[in-house]
Amino acid sequence: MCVCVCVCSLTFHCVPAFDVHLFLVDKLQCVARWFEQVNALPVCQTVAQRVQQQKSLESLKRFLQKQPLPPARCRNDAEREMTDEEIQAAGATWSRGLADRPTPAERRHPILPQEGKRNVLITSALPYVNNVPHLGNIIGCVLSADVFARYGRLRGWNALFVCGTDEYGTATENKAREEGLSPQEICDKYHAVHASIYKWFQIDFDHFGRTTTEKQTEIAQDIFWRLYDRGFLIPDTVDQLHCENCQRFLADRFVEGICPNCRYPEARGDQCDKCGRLINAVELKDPQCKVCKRTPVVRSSAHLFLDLPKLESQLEQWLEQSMSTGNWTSNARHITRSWLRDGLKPRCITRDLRWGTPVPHPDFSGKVFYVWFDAPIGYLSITASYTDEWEKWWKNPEKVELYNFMAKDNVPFHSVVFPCSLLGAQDNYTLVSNLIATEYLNYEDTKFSKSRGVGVFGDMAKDTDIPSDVWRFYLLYLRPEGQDSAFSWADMALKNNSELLNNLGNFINRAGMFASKFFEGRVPQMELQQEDKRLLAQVGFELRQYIQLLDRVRIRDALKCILNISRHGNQYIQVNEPWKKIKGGDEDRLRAGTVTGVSVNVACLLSAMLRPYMPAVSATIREQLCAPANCADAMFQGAGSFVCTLPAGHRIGTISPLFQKLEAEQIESLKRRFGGQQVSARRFSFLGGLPGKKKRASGFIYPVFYAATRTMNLSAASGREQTRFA
Ligand SMILES: *[C@@H]1O[C@H](CO)[C@@H](O)[C@H](O)[C@H]1NC(C)=O
Ligand SMILES: *[C@@H]1O[C@H](CO)[C@@H](O)[C@H](O)[C@H]1NC(C)=O
Ligand SMILES: *[C@@H]1O[C@H](CO)[C@@H](O)[C@H](O)[C@H]1NC(C)=O
Ligand SMILES: CC(=O)N[C@H]1CO[C@H](CO)[C@@H](O)[C@@H]1O
Ligand SMILES: CC(=O)N[C@H]1CO[C@H](CO)[C@@H](O)[C@@H]1O
Repeated sequence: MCVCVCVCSLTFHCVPAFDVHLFLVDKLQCVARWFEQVNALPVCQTVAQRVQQQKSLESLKRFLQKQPLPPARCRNDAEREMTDEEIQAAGATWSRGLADRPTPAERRHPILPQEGKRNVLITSALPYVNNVPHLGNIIGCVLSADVFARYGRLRGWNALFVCGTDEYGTATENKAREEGLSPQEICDKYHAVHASIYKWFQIDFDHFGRTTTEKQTEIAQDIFWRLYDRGFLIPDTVDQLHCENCQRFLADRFVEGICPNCRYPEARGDQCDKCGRLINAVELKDPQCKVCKRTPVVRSSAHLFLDLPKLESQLEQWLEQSMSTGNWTSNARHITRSWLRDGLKPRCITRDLRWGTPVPHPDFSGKVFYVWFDAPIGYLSITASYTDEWEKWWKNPEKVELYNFMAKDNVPFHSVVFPCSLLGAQDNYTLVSNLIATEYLNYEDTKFSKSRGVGVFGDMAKDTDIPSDVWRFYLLYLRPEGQDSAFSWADMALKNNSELLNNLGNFINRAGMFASKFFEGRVPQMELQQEDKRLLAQVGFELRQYIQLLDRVRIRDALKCILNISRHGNQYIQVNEPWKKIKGGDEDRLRAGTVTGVSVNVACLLSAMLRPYMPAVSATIREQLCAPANCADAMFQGAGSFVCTLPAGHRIGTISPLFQKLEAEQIESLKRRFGGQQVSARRFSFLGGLPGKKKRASGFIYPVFYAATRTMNLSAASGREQTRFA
């Protein structure tokens, strides 16, 4: 008890008091009071202090992150008994079947807003071009947005999903120098790297563009002049470091020196990697030009500032409306409110650099836009590169719902700064109505390194034998939704692939095999009994949960509903034992047929629900079952309804396992081969995909996933390095 109380008390210490109160005040005041009392006990104080002194807080936090997440809503509710009415209703829904639903239309480009449709514009934070994206970046931005876009298309929304590489800025210039290429060549090279990684991850953009285009210049300069003409840009002079030798101002990454805060000797001009503090380059001690190593001098330079205070009340008005009607994740709400609470200050939008969108004002010639001003305009210009009618999306606030996906470090630039640019420009822009921000994905027990470039990268994932769908599954299963999560090879990957493979793959394979082996590849005659209808009710319930959750962009939680359906399905098969009943009398054979028919229909539903998450697996299931093209469409209408899409007599295709078993001895030998790799070795192995020698007694193949453990640093924050509106 005492230990438990102390742990609780520590947890209390770790969670900002603000949140605890927010959470407890309404419902659980007595618990809150109890917490406070317990917290004041000397023994708890002592323990808390000891832990904090020993800097164990981080490890406690990581420990807590590894604990199972609080049950998602669909879990709790799933356990409840279905009422008779629900069971009967499920039976009635089921027998409606596909009716004569039209086959959904092909996607035709360019996609433009349509009258009478739900027009959904989806963006993913623009990855910074000159790094290879890492897993944190993939889950935080492009993959999350992709799942939502795919889901929206299944729901029959008119969705457009755009993204592209963010290409301007000092880091590109530096990289160009390092690699002996021009900045444009660097961009071309890395844009292709990004595109191929996302293609491998099956990110289905409607358009994947880039920011170094004429459209970008045109639109950014237009917004600039509108802000300027309306008096929202104010000039000021700024002290900056200037390298006389290189004849350039040294912003951000062009200069290094001693951190004024922690005295770390290699602090950059914008931030210290050691203590994380943001730095103004002129504060650095002993600054050095990164290129020629000479000491720069301080020079003042004229710049333009976006007058955020002047736009503040307009911003707040809009925010209130957007947050009350749209789906903003709670971190996005908190971060935005705390920015506003601290008061807005004018922000410099220009830079003394070469590689950027030129500032068109003659008094500021030779300067470019600072990236945080420029990059979000990329969403507009990338859409403009996709279609000349881009304004139908971006200047249509009443008919278009805009969803922005990002990691939480990008929130202020999407909720405060960029909206201010657009509000000030007064051109009827579409502003964000749903801001979806992830927390961070951490890696094992190692804290990620922000700028050292260590971690798991997109191209590594590609080089493993792990199928892209399985990567997607992991990342989405771990999606840091509502709280940080931790990626770990040994633990999470292994555990949760058994969830994926043992539970999901096994159910779908069994259902198909029964139909194929016992009923000549046809869906048998079904006579539903109460028990079957109860399954229909449970499955229908999970489907509606899934839709409710995904409508609110709760991607990880909705995935749990899929897994729960196949758990229900496995249980149903286990209890009804069709492989025994098929050998019995007429009545038993009819039972076997009904169970098989219901199961293949559940498998068909699962293929539809998996489509946003694991597109290739979903397509394979559809193919094996010869599922009609309109089945997903039918089941995803409205609140969702589980109908019979594969009626008796429907012919299915060839069933083969979705995932294959690997024998223990093979695993062991491969583990020995790969397990001892050190950090430097960029190799690990997925041992799936090899055919198993022995099959299980039941004749169904249990798949196994294995990834060799190794020590590696996963750069955790999705946005931090890869997208940098900051
Ligand atoms: C979120 O989205 C759902 C579904 O689109 C909608 O019903 C709901 O009103 C939205 N807003 C909030 C605050 O949940
Ligand atoms: C802004 O666009 C909407 C269409 O979404 C249009 O109905 C409205 O008239 C426009 N408002 C202005 C001020 O142009
Ligand atoms: C991971 O990165 C951290 C921070 O840069 C470093 O201290 C640690 O030694 C690294 N771990 C490994 C195994 O490389
Ligand atoms: C996550 C999970 O397993 N949730 C529920 C899914 O449904 C089963 C019943 O088969 C419940 O026991 C689980 O709690
Ligand atoms: C965190 C979590 O839910 N892990 C699950 C991964 O899969 C295994 C095996 O199915 C589950 O037991 C774990 O709970």
